[in-house]
Amino acid sequence: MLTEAQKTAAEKDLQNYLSEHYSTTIERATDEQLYFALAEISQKYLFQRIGKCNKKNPKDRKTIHYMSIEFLLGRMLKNNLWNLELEDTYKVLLKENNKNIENVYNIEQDPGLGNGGLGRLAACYLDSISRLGYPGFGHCLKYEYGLFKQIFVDGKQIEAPDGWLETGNVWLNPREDQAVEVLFGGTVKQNYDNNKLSYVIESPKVVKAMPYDMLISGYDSNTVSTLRLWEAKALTNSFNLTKFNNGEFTESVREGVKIELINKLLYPSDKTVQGTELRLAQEYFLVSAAMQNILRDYFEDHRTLAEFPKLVAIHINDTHPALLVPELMRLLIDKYGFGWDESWDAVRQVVSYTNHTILSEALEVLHLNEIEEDMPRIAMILRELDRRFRAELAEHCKNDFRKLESMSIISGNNVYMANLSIYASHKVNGVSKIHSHILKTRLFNAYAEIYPDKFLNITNGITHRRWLAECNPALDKLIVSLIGKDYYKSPELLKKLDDYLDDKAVLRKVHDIKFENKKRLAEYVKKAQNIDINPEWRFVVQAKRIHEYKRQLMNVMRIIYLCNKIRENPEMPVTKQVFIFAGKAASGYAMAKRIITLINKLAEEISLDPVLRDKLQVVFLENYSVTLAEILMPATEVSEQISLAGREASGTGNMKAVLNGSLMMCTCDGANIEIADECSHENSYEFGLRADDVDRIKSRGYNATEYYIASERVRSVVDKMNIDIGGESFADLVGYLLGHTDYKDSYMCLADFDSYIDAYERMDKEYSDQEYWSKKVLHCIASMGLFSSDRAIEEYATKIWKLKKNVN
Ligand code: 26Q
Repeated sequence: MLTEAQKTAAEKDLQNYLSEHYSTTIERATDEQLYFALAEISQKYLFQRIGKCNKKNPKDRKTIHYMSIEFLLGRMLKNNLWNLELEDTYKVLLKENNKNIENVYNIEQDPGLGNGGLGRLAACYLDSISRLGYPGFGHCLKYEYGLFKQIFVDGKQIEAPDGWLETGNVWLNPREDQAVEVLFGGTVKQNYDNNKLSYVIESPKVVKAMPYDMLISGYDSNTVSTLRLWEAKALTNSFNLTKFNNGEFTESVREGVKIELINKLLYPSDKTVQGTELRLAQEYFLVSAAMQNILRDYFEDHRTLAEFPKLVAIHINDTHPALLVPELMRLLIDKYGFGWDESWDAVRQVVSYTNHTILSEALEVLHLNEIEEDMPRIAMILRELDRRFRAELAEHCKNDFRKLESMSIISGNNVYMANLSIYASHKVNGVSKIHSHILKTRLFNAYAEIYPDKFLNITNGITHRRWLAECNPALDKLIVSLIGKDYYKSPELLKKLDDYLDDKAVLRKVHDIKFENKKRLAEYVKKAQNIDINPEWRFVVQAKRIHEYKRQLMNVMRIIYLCNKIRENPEMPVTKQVFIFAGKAASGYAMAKRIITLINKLAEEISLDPVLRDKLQVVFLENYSVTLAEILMPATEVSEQISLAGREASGTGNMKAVLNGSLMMCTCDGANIEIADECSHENSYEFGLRADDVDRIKSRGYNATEYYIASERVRSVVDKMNIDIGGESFADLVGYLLGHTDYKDSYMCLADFDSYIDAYERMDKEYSDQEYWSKKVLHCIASMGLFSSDRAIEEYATKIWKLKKNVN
């Protein structure tokens, strides 16, 4: 809690900043000036926190380095002010000066440095690391453009660039003192001196790696984590002066331009992860810069590796940063002069890995010839790692050569990044119980047999501060009035809300808050897309990346089914509802883009039909982002979590929706299962095949036509799609669903369809009793403490990273 004196100081800070930098006052300042002023002020306080923390704690503290090619932060200003407990102070102060702090927040462009779940998880984890007081760094690239901006033209997705640095630069603190140099290309030369073999890279391309530190605040904590964003800068001598003098201007700067492409933009995740030269350069650049940085820091105070595992933990967030394994080996051996065995011993004690997918097409494979070309010493080390790993495995695999081949790092020209990560890590975890079980028993079962202690589960979590307290102030206010603020630090205290399950006044409030949040979303939709949605209607939301396995298509089929029924019988009673979609399709993912078009066409068809539009509406929200999610989650009543069982590793949107008072329409997949376990299975609408049913059907061959023939409901929908949705035939999607085309539906939409409709009808009945519904909602919110990223980080810190907390 802030004292009066602190509040006065906060006011003085703002006045002084505005007068010193813009010669203006709070009342006269523009929203933009206020944004930059508050950004600088919040960082001043964070630097003070760092100073306090450093004073109280020894320099040598074990630190986690969370390596991730994505950190999907979302806006910073509000989050920082909230964590510093300055939000209310500045809100009131601005209001007194006729300013609205929301307008100031809206100046900030989202730093969209991530595709979806994996990147957002990394951001939630940094929040909890700061909050809980663990010494931590994130390392990522300083992308100039985050994930593309999504625009719809005639119902189709178009991609536009998403610059964020104009308003994002203010959060970046350049650290020239921490810069390093990353080497590309060149040739490896062996030297033999004093009976010792050593390697140097001759005539490499040298790229400067310049870090920019973002301060990541935690609520009521003096620990501030650092997100170190690395930028590739061509060295000043990277242009070719001879060429320039000859008038070949473009040629003269080509090298420098190529280098700076590294941090131009974030790769939009695709269903197949095709290795490209640029992606390889991004991955290597990130890990080389970070590893050099970590080692330089360590060897400032140490001569041997003895203390290394006691002071450093390095986490690989999916395989994208897994080249850090050979890079660490290279640095320890070539630069610091250690032997292979002692280096490997150290690496294996510090590295750990989280897997985020079991979809085989999403498992990363790099090409050895490309690595050879761009980082020849790394290729050498990978070959040696592979040789040694094969030797280790041979003892276990006996004569099973196929097994050995499938487990090894290199096979032909392919480098299997998951295999490399498992080999190097002392711990490997999945992100939900079912996912970790699948890893152990299927995808990685061969390893689990040999190294049973390596594998564990840590179910994902989200920061309940950003995803409830900050984004849903009305619900937060109610919760605080009932159980106090302690839940910010101890999310398990949400359980106390169960005391109010029979309190009709509280249930009424839960309902009214949802309505207010729906109105807020409706205002946003009106402003952003000029569409009117009625907050009196039920809001059914599916917000996530567009991917076949997440089955947005099955959701659309359900809506088409409803339309058919209403057309047949316009008098039938239906719950009036808005089906809201949000999410981006990877630019090269044709099927996902086609599904977007279908949704938009269906939206149009319904809006033009006088009978349908009285009962149903479909809206696709453009350009889904963290900021949009912060408006959408509080307004969600039914959250669609309908992936084919066994395919969604965890999901975290499910947690955000339920924490904000929605119920799930869901399959038994990922964290849905654990959420339903916690909230009681009566409070979610579960349907569909279980993961082992899916396996059984798949092994005998999924025959979509069987379901088409057997179900009248399936037929009515598929036939309608074939003829016309919004003036267009979607016969291509029908062929896909029925398995008539080369490219078929592997996610069995037709197999789960009937059960989906049944669950939906079950839900409809329960929804009509508002008090009963609110009671379910409140019990679910009360049960969500477990899904806080604070709990997840405590598990990582104790079971994997072995960290100690700072003294606050
Ligand atoms: C890889 C190589 C080249 C280009 C792109 C990629 C790439 C980028 C991002 C591959 C995958 C991703 C993202 C994966 C992801 O977000 N997975 C999600 O992770 C969440 C956090 O654990 C889970 O909750 C989701 O279930 C999972 O889908």
